[in-house]
Amino acid sequence: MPHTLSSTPCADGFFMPAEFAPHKQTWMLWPQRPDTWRLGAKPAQKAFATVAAAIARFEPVTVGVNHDQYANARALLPPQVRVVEISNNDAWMRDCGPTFVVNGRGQVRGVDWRFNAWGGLYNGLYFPWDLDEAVAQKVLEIEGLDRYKAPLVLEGGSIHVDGQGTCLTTAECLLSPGRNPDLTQEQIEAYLRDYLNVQKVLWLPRGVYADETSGHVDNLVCFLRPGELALTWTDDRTDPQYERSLEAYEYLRAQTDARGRRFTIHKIHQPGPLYLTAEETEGLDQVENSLPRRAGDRLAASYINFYFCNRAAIVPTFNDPHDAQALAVLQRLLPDRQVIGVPGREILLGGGNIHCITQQQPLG
Ligand code: KQY
Repeated sequence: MPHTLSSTPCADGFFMPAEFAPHKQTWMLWPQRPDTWRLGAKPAQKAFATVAAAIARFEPVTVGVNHDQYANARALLPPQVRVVEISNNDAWMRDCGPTFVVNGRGQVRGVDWRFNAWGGLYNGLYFPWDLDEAVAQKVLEIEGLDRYKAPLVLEGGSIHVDGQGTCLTTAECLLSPGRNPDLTQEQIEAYLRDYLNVQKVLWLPRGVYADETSGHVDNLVCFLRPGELALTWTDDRTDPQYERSLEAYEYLRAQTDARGRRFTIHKIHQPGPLYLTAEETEGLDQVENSLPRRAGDRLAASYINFYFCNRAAIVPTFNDPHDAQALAVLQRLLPDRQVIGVPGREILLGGGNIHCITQQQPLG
């Protein structure tokens, strides 16, 4: 029977492996709420089903759904995808799901962070978020895995690790007043060290422009392998993303990882810039206490929000002139994997992309 442990992964010899390490399976949730997903979430459900089907070619996928969507999700998802009932407020498994940790003896456990919808009553995206808050524990129960309850508000999209002691995050997100206003940067970093078992935390200043998560790192930069990074980029100096990407590039160039290596940084040109259309906003329900979305809003579009599964990388595409180059560059940088483009605009309209809707469960 799984237990909730009062120690920490670091104390017990567990650490978070890199996303590109072998997986047992991928976890997702099913989109439903009509204030996030237009037209009663139908286009988003199709997009999520396409992502699930792409990943399921390479590893098992489990999708958690609210009870009233069970039959619909079961019908729309391929038969090899497991569908389980997990109540949720929205569909971001990266952020409300557990962070899995492993030890060197084949054991896997999970970290259950506190979740407050990206900023709680300060600047959170919806209220309530109580169902999301319980998702991580339910996933761990289903898998029969022990759980660490971390006393820190954190979403999985706000961290990346190389599995060799280095963590990337952004100050814009983890120091934002809506997350852990009573903790200092040093205290937050101490929790990251304890619960991820990393030795070095790199605090990038800011995430992607107009990202409603207060700058999640998973939209900005990711590890391709230890010591090697992909960074979203634009050559347009007048684009507000330019100074953010340049700032990240200069910061990372001056840093070393936990093992003392300097980084090789690959720039991946962003799509667009992309904006919400009037037709897209008209398909959204207006709901009290949730983020209003307006025609003309800039979308935080980035190819970096891709997902590593076993032997592949699933990359969002936007029907944009930059798609082909992004896929080609990633394929060249990841020669041992199939780089697969999957339409990402409908997921982007909800404020994230493929990385945000997936969560890897590592092999023990
Ligand atoms: O960046 C992510 N990990 C998630 C984006 C969540 C957006 C919520 N509307």
